[in-house]
Amino acid sequence: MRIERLELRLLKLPLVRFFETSFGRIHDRSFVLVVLEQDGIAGCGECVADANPFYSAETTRTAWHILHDFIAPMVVGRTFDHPRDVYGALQAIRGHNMAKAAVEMAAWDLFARQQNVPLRHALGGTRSAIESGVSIGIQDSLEELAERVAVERDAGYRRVKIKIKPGWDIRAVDHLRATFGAFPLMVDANAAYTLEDAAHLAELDRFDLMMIEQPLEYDDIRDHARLQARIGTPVCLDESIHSIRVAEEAIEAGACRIINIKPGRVGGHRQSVLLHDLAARHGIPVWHGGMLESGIGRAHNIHLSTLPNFSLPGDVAASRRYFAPDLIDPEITVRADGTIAVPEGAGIGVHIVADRVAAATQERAELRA
Ligand code: OSB
Ligand code: MG
Repeated sequence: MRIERLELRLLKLPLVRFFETSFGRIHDRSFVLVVLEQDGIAGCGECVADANPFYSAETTRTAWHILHDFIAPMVVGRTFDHPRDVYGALQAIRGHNMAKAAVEMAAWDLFARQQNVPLRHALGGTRSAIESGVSIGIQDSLEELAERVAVERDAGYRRVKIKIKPGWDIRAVDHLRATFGAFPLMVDANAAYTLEDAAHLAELDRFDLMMIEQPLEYDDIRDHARLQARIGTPVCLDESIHSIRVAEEAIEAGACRIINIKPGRVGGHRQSVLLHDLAARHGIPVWHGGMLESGIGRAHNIHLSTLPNFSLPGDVAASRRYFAPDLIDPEITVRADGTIAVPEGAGIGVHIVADRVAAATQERAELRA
Protein backbone atom coordinates (compact mmCIF):
# COMPACT_ATOMS: atom_id res chain seq x y z
CA MET A 1 0.00 0.00 0.00
CA ARG A 2 1.51 3.32 -1.08
CA ILE A 3 0.08 6.55 0.29
CA GLU A 4 -0.12 8.78 -2.79
CA ARG A 5 -2.44 11.43 -1.40
CA LEU A 6 -3.56 12.55 2.04
CA GLU A 7 -6.45 14.91 2.63
CA LEU A 8 -7.47 16.59 5.87
CA ARG A 9 -10.84 18.17 6.52
CA LEU A 10 -12.00 19.99 9.62
CA LEU A 11 -15.71 19.35 9.99
CA LYS A 12 -18.41 20.64 12.28
CA LEU A 13 -21.81 18.98 12.68
CA PRO A 14 -24.68 19.95 15.00
CA LEU A 15 -25.67 17.24 17.48
CA VAL A 16 -29.29 16.09 17.39
CA ARG A 17 -29.36 16.62 21.15
CA PHE A 18 -26.88 18.23 23.55
CA PHE A 19 -24.48 15.91 25.37
CA GLU A 20 -23.38 16.65 28.92
CA THR A 21 -20.59 14.99 30.91
CA SER A 22 -18.83 15.94 34.12
CA PHE A 23 -16.78 18.38 32.01
CA GLY A 24 -19.66 20.26 30.45
CA ARG A 25 -22.39 20.41 27.81
CA ILE A 26 -21.79 20.42 24.06
CA HIS A 27 -24.23 21.12 21.21
CA ASP A 28 -22.07 20.27 18.19
CA ARG A 29 -19.14 18.10 17.27
CA SER A 30 -15.96 19.26 15.51
CA PHE A 31 -13.54 16.68 14.19
CA VAL A 32 -10.88 16.08 11.56
CA LEU A 33 -11.42 13.60 8.74
CA VAL A 34 -8.41 11.93 7.11
CA VAL A 35 -8.53 10.46 3.61
CA LEU A 36 -5.66 8.36 2.22
CA GLU A 37 -5.59 7.43 -1.43
CA GLN A 38 -3.82 5.10 -3.85
CA ASP A 39 -4.80 4.47 -7.47
CA GLY A 40 -8.19 6.11 -7.01
CA ILE A 41 -9.09 3.97 -3.98
CA ALA A 42 -9.65 6.00 -0.80
CA GLY A 43 -9.59 5.03 2.87
CA CYS A 44 -11.11 7.22 5.51
CA GLY A 45 -10.46 7.78 9.22
CA GLU A 46 -12.09 10.08 11.77
CA CYS A 47 -10.05 11.83 14.44
CA VAL A 48 -12.00 11.70 17.71
CA ALA A 49 -10.29 14.73 19.32
CA ASP A 50 -12.91 17.33 20.18
CA ALA A 51 -12.80 21.14 20.03
CA ASN A 52 -11.81 21.29 23.73
CA PRO A 53 -9.03 19.52 25.72
CA PHE A 54 -11.34 18.18 28.46
CA TYR A 55 -11.61 14.46 27.71
CA SER A 56 -8.00 14.36 26.51
CA ALA A 57 -5.18 16.82 25.95
CA GLU A 58 -5.70 16.60 22.19
CA THR A 59 -8.07 18.98 20.40
CA THR A 60 -9.14 19.32 16.77
CA ARG A 61 -6.50 22.09 16.42
CA THR A 62 -3.62 20.09 17.94
CA ALA A 63 -4.64 17.10 15.82
CA TRP A 64 -4.66 19.25 12.69
CA HIS A 65 -1.22 20.62 13.54
CA ILE A 66 0.30 17.19 14.26
CA LEU A 67 -1.40 15.58 11.27
CA HIS A 68 -0.50 18.34 8.83
CA ASP A 69 3.02 19.21 9.97
CA PHE A 70 4.37 15.88 11.22
CA ILE A 71 2.31 12.78 10.42
CA ALA A 72 1.48 13.61 6.81
CA PRO A 73 5.14 14.11 5.79
CA MET A 74 5.96 10.76 7.44
CA VAL A 75 3.36 8.76 5.50
CA VAL A 76 2.81 10.52 2.16
CA GLY A 77 4.87 8.82 -0.54
CA ARG A 78 5.62 5.93 1.78
CA THR A 79 4.83 2.27 1.16
CA PHE A 80 3.47 0.03 3.92
CA ASP A 81 3.28 -3.76 3.63
CA HIS A 82 0.38 -3.73 6.05
CA PRO A 83 -1.58 -1.13 8.06
CA ARG A 84 -0.33 -2.75 11.27
CA ASP A 85 3.00 -1.04 10.51
CA VAL A 86 1.63 2.51 10.49
CA TYR A 87 1.56 3.12 14.26
CA GLY A 88 5.20 2.05 14.61
CA ALA A 89 6.20 4.32 11.72
CA LEU A 90 4.94 7.28 13.79
CA GLN A 91 6.87 6.27 16.90
CA ALA A 92 9.07 9.39 16.83
CA ILE A 93 6.00 11.47 17.70
CA ARG A 94 5.20 11.33 21.40
CA GLY A 95 1.56 11.09 22.35
CA HIS A 96 -1.09 12.50 19.99
CA ASN A 97 -2.74 9.09 19.75
CA MET A 98 -5.95 10.50 18.30
CA ALA A 99 -4.09 12.17 15.44
CA LYS A 100 -2.09 8.99 14.81
CA ALA A 101 -5.19 6.79 14.99
CA ALA A 102 -7.04 8.82 12.36
CA VAL A 103 -4.31 8.09 9.79
CA GLU A 104 -3.77 4.52 10.95
CA MET A 105 -7.47 3.73 10.70
CA ALA A 106 -7.72 5.36 7.26
CA ALA A 107 -4.86 3.05 6.22
CA TRP A 108 -6.83 0.00 7.46
CA ASP A 109 -9.87 1.11 5.47
CA LEU A 110 -7.74 1.67 2.36
CA PHE A 111 -6.02 -1.71 2.78
CA ALA A 112 -9.30 -3.61 3.26
CA ARG A 113 -10.81 -1.84 0.22
CA GLN A 114 -7.77 -2.77 -1.86
CA GLN A 115 -8.13 -6.40 -0.72
CA ASN A 116 -11.88 -6.09 -1.34
CA VAL A 117 -12.72 -7.47 2.11
CA PRO A 118 -14.76 -6.01 4.98
CA LEU A 119 -12.50 -4.34 7.53
CA ARG A 120 -13.50 -6.86 10.20
CA HIS A 121 -11.83 -9.65 8.19
CA ALA A 122 -8.57 -7.71 8.08
CA LEU A 123 -8.80 -7.04 11.85
CA GLY A 124 -9.55 -10.65 12.81
CA GLY A 125 -13.16 -10.09 13.86
CA THR A 126 -15.38 -13.10 14.39
CA ARG A 127 -18.93 -11.69 14.51
CA SER A 128 -21.30 -10.33 11.87
CA ALA A 129 -23.34 -8.28 14.37
CA ILE A 130 -22.46 -6.41 17.56
CA GLU A 131 -24.33 -5.67 20.77
CA SER A 132 -25.21 -2.02 21.20
CA GLY A 133 -25.55 0.12 24.33
CA VAL A 134 -26.19 3.82 24.88
CA SER A 135 -24.45 6.57 26.80
CA ILE A 136 -26.90 9.07 28.27
CA GLY A 137 -25.56 12.45 29.32
CA ILE A 138 -26.38 14.42 32.45
CA GLN A 139 -29.92 15.81 32.18
CA ASP A 140 -31.69 18.81 33.71
CA SER A 141 -33.89 16.66 35.95
CA LEU A 142 -34.35 13.08 37.16
CA GLU A 143 -37.67 12.94 35.26
CA GLU A 144 -35.93 13.82 31.99
CA LEU A 145 -33.26 11.22 32.72
CA ALA A 146 -35.90 8.53 33.23
CA GLU A 147 -37.61 9.62 30.01
CA ARG A 148 -34.34 9.26 28.05
CA VAL A 149 -33.73 5.84 29.59
CA ALA A 150 -37.26 4.70 28.73
CA VAL A 151 -36.81 5.73 25.09
CA GLU A 152 -33.52 3.85 24.72
CA ARG A 153 -34.75 0.74 26.51
CA ASP A 154 -37.78 0.67 24.24
CA ALA A 155 -35.45 0.98 21.24
CA GLY A 156 -33.86 -2.32 22.34
CA TYR A 157 -30.41 -1.20 23.52
CA ARG A 158 -28.64 -3.92 25.50
CA ARG A 159 -27.41 -1.68 28.30
CA VAL A 160 -27.65 1.89 29.49
CA LYS A 161 -24.78 4.01 30.75
CA ILE A 162 -25.43 7.29 32.46
CA LYS A 163 -22.92 10.04 33.07
CA ILE A 164 -22.41 10.94 36.71
CA LYS A 165 -20.67 13.70 38.67
CA PRO A 166 -20.81 14.85 42.31
CA GLY A 167 -24.42 15.95 42.90
CA TRP A 168 -25.72 13.74 40.04
CA ASP A 169 -24.88 10.21 41.06
CA ILE A 170 -26.54 8.18 43.85
CA ARG A 171 -29.91 9.88 43.45
CA ALA A 172 -29.86 9.45 39.66
CA VAL A 173 -29.10 5.73 39.92
CA ASP A 174 -31.59 5.28 42.75
CA HIS A 175 -34.29 6.98 40.65
CA LEU A 176 -33.62 4.67 37.69
CA ARG A 177 -33.69 1.53 39.84
CA ALA A 178 -36.90 2.73 41.54
CA THR A 179 -38.50 3.44 38.15
CA PHE A 180 -37.28 0.50 36.05
CA GLY A 181 -36.04 -2.18 38.46
CA ALA A 182 -33.34 -4.53 37.23
CA PHE A 183 -31.78 -3.91 33.80
CA PRO A 184 -28.16 -3.64 32.62
CA LEU A 185 -27.00 -0.26 33.93
CA MET A 186 -23.59 1.35 34.43
CA VAL A 187 -22.18 4.79 35.21
CA ASP A 188 -19.33 6.90 33.79
CA ALA A 189 -17.77 9.65 35.94
CA ASN A 190 -15.18 10.96 33.47
CA ALA A 191 -12.70 11.45 36.32
CA ALA A 192 -14.99 13.61 38.47
CA TYR A 193 -14.03 12.06 41.85
CA THR A 194 -11.02 11.56 44.11
CA LEU A 195 -10.12 8.72 46.44
CA GLU A 196 -11.62 10.79 49.27
CA ASP A 197 -15.00 9.96 47.69
CA ALA A 198 -14.48 6.20 48.14
CA ALA A 199 -17.13 5.84 50.87
CA HIS A 200 -19.57 7.86 48.78
CA LEU A 201 -18.91 5.75 45.67
CA ALA A 202 -19.34 2.58 47.77
CA GLU A 203 -22.97 3.64 48.18
CA LEU A 204 -23.40 2.63 44.52
CA ASP A 205 -22.69 -0.99 45.49
CA ARG A 206 -26.31 -1.67 46.40
CA PHE A 207 -27.56 -0.89 42.86
CA ASP A 208 -25.95 -3.87 41.10
CA LEU A 209 -24.27 -1.74 38.45
CA MET A 210 -22.31 -3.51 35.69
CA MET A 211 -19.40 -1.14 36.39
CA ILE A 212 -18.27 2.38 37.20
CA GLU A 213 -16.19 3.90 34.41
CA GLN A 214 -13.21 6.17 35.10
CA PRO A 215 -14.19 7.47 38.54
CA LEU A 216 -10.78 9.08 39.29
CA GLU A 217 -8.13 11.17 37.56
CA TYR A 218 -7.18 10.34 33.99
CA ASP A 219 -3.56 9.55 34.90
CA ASP A 220 -4.10 7.86 38.25
CA ILE A 221 -3.67 4.08 38.24
CA ARG A 222 -2.65 3.84 41.91
CA ASP A 223 -5.79 5.40 43.36
CA HIS A 224 -8.04 3.39 41.05
CA ALA A 225 -6.47 0.25 42.54
CA ARG A 226 -7.11 1.58 46.05
CA LEU A 227 -10.67 2.49 45.15
CA GLN A 228 -11.37 -0.92 43.55
CA ALA A 229 -10.25 -2.56 46.83
CA ARG A 230 -12.86 -0.49 48.68
CA ILE A 231 -15.93 -0.78 46.45
CA GLY A 232 -17.84 -3.77 45.11
CA THR A 233 -18.81 -2.25 41.75
CA PRO A 234 -16.25 -3.27 39.09
CA VAL A 235 -14.06 -0.38 37.97
CA CYS A 236 -13.70 0.09 34.20
CA LEU A 237 -10.94 2.36 32.91
CA ASP A 238 -11.34 4.65 29.90
CA GLU A 239 -9.21 7.85 29.93
CA SER A 240 -6.38 6.14 31.87
CA ILE A 241 -5.68 3.45 29.29
CA HIS A 242 -3.72 5.27 26.61
CA SER A 243 -1.17 2.52 25.91
CA ILE A 244 -0.63 -1.22 26.18
CA ARG A 245 2.01 -0.62 28.84
CA VAL A 246 -0.36 1.38 31.05
CA ALA A 247 -3.00 -1.31 30.57
CA GLU A 248 -0.50 -3.91 31.83
CA GLU A 249 0.24 -1.73 34.85
CA ALA A 250 -3.45 -1.20 35.57
CA ILE A 251 -4.26 -4.91 35.34
CA GLU A 252 -1.29 -5.83 37.51
CA ALA A 253 -2.23 -3.20 40.11
CA GLY A 254 -5.87 -4.36 40.23
CA ALA A 255 -6.98 -0.90 39.13
CA CYS A 256 -9.77 -2.23 36.87
CA ARG A 257 -11.81 -5.35 36.18
CA ILE A 258 -13.04 -4.16 32.77
CA ILE A 259 -11.48 -2.01 30.03
CA ASN A 260 -13.14 0.36 27.57
CA ILE A 261 -11.35 0.38 24.21
CA LYS A 262 -11.40 3.46 21.98
CA PRO A 263 -8.99 3.23 19.08
CA GLY A 264 -8.45 7.01 19.10
CA ARG A 265 -7.21 6.86 22.69
CA VAL A 266 -4.61 4.15 22.06
CA GLY A 267 -3.38 5.07 18.56
CA GLY A 268 -5.59 3.07 16.20
CA HIS A 269 -6.82 -0.39 15.30
CA ARG A 270 -3.51 -2.23 15.73
CA GLN A 271 -3.01 -0.98 19.29
CA SER A 272 -6.67 -1.73 20.02
CA VAL A 273 -6.27 -5.32 18.86
CA LEU A 274 -3.16 -5.68 21.05
CA LEU A 275 -5.03 -4.21 24.03
CA HIS A 276 -7.97 -6.52 23.32
CA ASP A 277 -5.61 -9.52 23.28
CA LEU A 278 -3.82 -8.45 26.46
CA ALA A 279 -7.12 -8.08 28.29
CA ALA A 280 -8.28 -11.49 27.02
CA ARG A 281 -5.12 -13.15 28.37
CA HIS A 282 -5.92 -11.70 31.81
CA GLY A 283 -9.62 -12.55 31.76
CA ILE A 284 -10.57 -8.86 31.56
CA PRO A 285 -13.64 -8.24 29.40
CA VAL A 286 -13.52 -5.24 27.06
CA TRP A 287 -16.18 -3.16 25.34
CA HIS A 288 -15.99 -0.54 22.64
CA GLY A 289 -16.30 3.07 23.78
CA GLY A 290 -17.73 5.92 21.76
CA MET A 291 -16.66 9.51 21.07
CA LEU A 292 -19.82 10.87 19.44
CA GLU A 293 -18.44 9.79 16.06
CA SER A 294 -20.01 10.41 12.69
CA GLY A 295 -20.93 7.36 10.66
CA ILE A 296 -17.33 7.07 9.45
CA GLY A 297 -15.74 6.60 12.86
CA ARG A 298 -18.81 4.66 13.96
CA ALA A 299 -18.34 2.15 11.11
CA HIS A 300 -14.70 1.66 12.14
CA ASN A 301 -15.86 1.02 15.71
CA ILE A 302 -18.40 -1.57 14.56
CA HIS A 303 -15.75 -3.55 12.68
CA LEU A 304 -13.35 -3.49 15.63
CA SER A 305 -16.14 -4.57 17.99
CA THR A 306 -16.41 -7.91 16.16
CA LEU A 307 -13.30 -9.28 17.93
CA PRO A 308 -14.18 -12.03 20.43
CA ASN A 309 -13.23 -10.37 23.75
CA PHE A 310 -15.58 -7.44 23.08
CA SER A 311 -17.97 -9.37 25.29
CA LEU A 312 -20.02 -6.48 26.72
CA PRO A 313 -22.30 -4.09 24.79
CA GLY A 314 -20.44 -0.95 23.69
CA ASP A 315 -21.19 2.75 23.30
CA VAL A 316 -21.64 2.20 19.57
CA ALA A 317 -25.23 3.19 18.87
CA ALA A 318 -27.44 4.30 15.96
CA SER A 319 -26.44 7.32 13.85
CA ARG A 320 -29.72 9.08 14.50
CA ARG A 321 -28.93 9.56 18.18
CA TYR A 322 -26.14 11.93 17.10
CA PHE A 323 -26.51 13.44 13.63
CA ALA A 324 -29.43 13.88 11.23
CA PRO A 325 -28.39 13.43 8.58
CA ASP A 326 -25.19 11.53 9.26
CA LEU A 327 -22.30 11.76 6.77
CA ILE A 328 -23.08 8.24 5.55
CA ASP A 329 -26.01 6.76 3.68
CA PRO A 330 -27.65 4.52 4.68
CA GLU A 331 -27.26 5.54 8.30
CA ILE A 332 -26.25 3.02 10.99
CA THR A 333 -29.30 1.55 12.65
CA VAL A 334 -29.93 -0.62 15.68
CA ARG A 335 -32.28 -3.57 15.34
CA ALA A 336 -35.11 -4.29 17.77
CA ASP A 337 -32.90 -6.86 19.53
CA GLY A 338 -30.28 -4.19 20.30
CA THR A 339 -27.72 -5.35 17.75
CA ILE A 340 -26.08 -3.62 14.80
CA ALA A 341 -25.32 -5.56 11.62
CA VAL A 342 -21.73 -5.10 10.46
CA PRO A 343 -21.61 -3.37 7.06
CA GLU A 344 -20.84 -6.02 4.43
CA GLY A 345 -18.97 -4.01 1.79
CA ALA A 346 -15.20 -3.59 1.38
CA GLY A 347 -13.33 -1.59 4.03
CA ILE A 348 -15.60 0.09 6.55
CA GLY A 349 -18.38 -0.71 4.08
CA VAL A 350 -20.36 2.52 4.30
CA HIS A 351 -21.13 5.08 1.60
CA ILE A 352 -19.85 8.55 2.48
CA VAL A 353 -22.07 11.32 1.07
CA ALA A 354 -19.63 13.80 -0.50
CA ASP A 355 -22.12 16.71 -0.50
CA ARG A 356 -22.70 16.39 3.23
CA VAL A 357 -18.98 16.22 3.93
CA ALA A 358 -18.43 19.29 1.76
CA ALA A 359 -21.23 21.21 3.49
CA ALA A 360 -19.77 20.47 6.95
CA THR A 361 -16.16 21.30 5.97
CA GLN A 362 -14.59 24.37 7.57
CA GLU A 363 -11.02 23.83 6.44
CA ARG A 364 -9.25 21.56 3.97
CA ALA A 365 -5.65 20.60 3.21
CA GLU A 366 -4.02 18.14 0.83
CA LEU A 367 -0.59 16.58 0.47
CA ARG A 368 0.55 14.55 -2.52
CA ALA A 369 3.57 12.33 -3.03
O1 OSB B 1 -16.22 8.99 28.40
O2 OSB B 1 -17.03 7.52 27.13
C1 OSB B 1 -16.78 8.70 27.34
C2 OSB B 1 -18.29 10.92 24.63
C3 OSB B 1 -17.26 11.84 24.44
C4 OSB B 1 -16.15 11.73 25.22
C5 OSB B 1 -16.03 10.72 26.18
C6 OSB B 1 -17.04 9.80 26.36
C7 OSB B 1 -18.21 9.93 25.58
C8 OSB B 1 -19.37 9.07 25.73
C9 OSB B 1 -20.31 9.01 24.56
O3 OSB B 1 -19.65 8.47 26.74
C10 OSB B 1 -20.28 7.71 23.86
C11 OSB B 1 -21.03 7.81 22.56
O4 OSB B 1 -22.26 7.71 22.59
O5 OSB B 1 -20.38 7.99 21.50
MG1 MG C 1 -15.87 7.17 29.38
